[in-house]
Amino acid sequence: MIRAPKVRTDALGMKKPEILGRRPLAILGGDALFPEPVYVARPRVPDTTLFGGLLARVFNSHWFTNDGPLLKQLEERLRLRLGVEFCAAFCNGTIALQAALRSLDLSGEVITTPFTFPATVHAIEWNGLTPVFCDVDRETYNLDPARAAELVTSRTSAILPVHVFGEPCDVIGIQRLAAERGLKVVYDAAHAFGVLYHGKPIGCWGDLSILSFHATKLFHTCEGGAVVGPQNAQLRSLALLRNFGIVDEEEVRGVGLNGKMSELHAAMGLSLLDLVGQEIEARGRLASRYRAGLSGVEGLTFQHVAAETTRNYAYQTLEVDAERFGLSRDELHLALRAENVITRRYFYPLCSENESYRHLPSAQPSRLPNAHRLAARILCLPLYGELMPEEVDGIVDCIVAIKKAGPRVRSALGDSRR
Ligand code: T4K
Repeated sequence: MIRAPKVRTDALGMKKPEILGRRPLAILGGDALFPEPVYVARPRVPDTTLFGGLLARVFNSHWFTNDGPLLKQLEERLRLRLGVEFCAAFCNGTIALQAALRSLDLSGEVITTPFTFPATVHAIEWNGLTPVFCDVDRETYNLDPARAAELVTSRTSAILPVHVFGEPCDVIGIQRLAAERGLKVVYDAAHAFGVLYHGKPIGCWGDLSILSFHATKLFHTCEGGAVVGPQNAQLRSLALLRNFGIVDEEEVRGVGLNGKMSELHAAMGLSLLDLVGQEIEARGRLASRYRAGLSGVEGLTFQHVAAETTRNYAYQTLEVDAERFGLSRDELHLALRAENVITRRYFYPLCSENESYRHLPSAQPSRLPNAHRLAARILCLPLYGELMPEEVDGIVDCIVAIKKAGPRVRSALGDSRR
């Protein structure tokens, strides 16, 4: 039996409606665990007085975009918060990544991971470069530098690894490979806001890193992103790229785009930045609860987190071994959905399976065994500061109950699909 919650305050101390008590699993005909959908992410909202005050400043100044004062303030505060040499804010993480690659004047091939959001690979393609897919490590889910070394050719100009779910890549191995073969390194750090590795800010590894400030992210500006780095050599070029290449009233240099962040988005960021520490702590407590509840369950494992990582708890993933758990990842996903627990199968399908990329020799499934294995096994569970500890307990108990009822769940799913 799954216990009903006794306390009704969330991890940030806010009152929440009571979740439903326990009953048969929804997939077996019971009521759903939650009356409303519990999504994988829920954006943090700012203090309305603080946000309203910033909006009033924007309205009074009649200055809405194009390097406004709030944007400059946000960039400087992010630079300090993230411990990087520079921070150039963009309208979203995808455009930030496109501009980062462009600023390095790359050509030919860029080695990347297929186990990522489509934006990573699209940014390579939009730059007229060829993505080369490299398999990932089974435990960390990140690009494996030993395999990347085998993929370097005379046409390779860069590596674009992703710190997937916020866990740092083998940055030391990647640095060594890049130095040996004369390659640039751009990290997709969309998930890694505020992460440290060996005590060093994640944005200080490689030539450049990009962040996403999408609403579903740990820190957000509704839509937004940034390029950060350990040296500001690319700053001028990035500033031009995000503003059409306009140098002044008389000169346009290069093929720029419109990648600017508006003052309204910067206001959102300024309103939320001070809450990030609290959000990370709340998520950390909830993540420990998931881990304590699920780590003994046969067939379930977690992403390996290095001892050197200072985490941000951007995502809570779970790896499902169908044979040992008794149900596949997809079956668990559907059984939880019936409970109004809306998990996500990031990152399925792999980018290498996308119709735009599957013709590439490096996209052949036989070359990407670990990535394919993960794409069939990983589930992202709800994780955000406003989630109640009791809601996490409810989800944990539900997963255990689904496992116990495995054969009945499977046949109920079969019936519902017919
Ligand atoms: N690189 C990597 C590795 C990335 O993961 C991403 C983005 C990027 C680059 C590109 O960065 P951006 O250009 O986006 O800045 C979501 C996000 O839209 C996307 O930013 C993110 N990665 C990706 C992992 O997740 P979807 O298609 O799963 O979003 P969606 O709309 O299904 O939202 C997920 C859940 O969040 C929903 O079930 C409900 C909840 N939600 C969503 C929104 C938008 C809310 O509660 N409120 C909201 O406003 O991509």
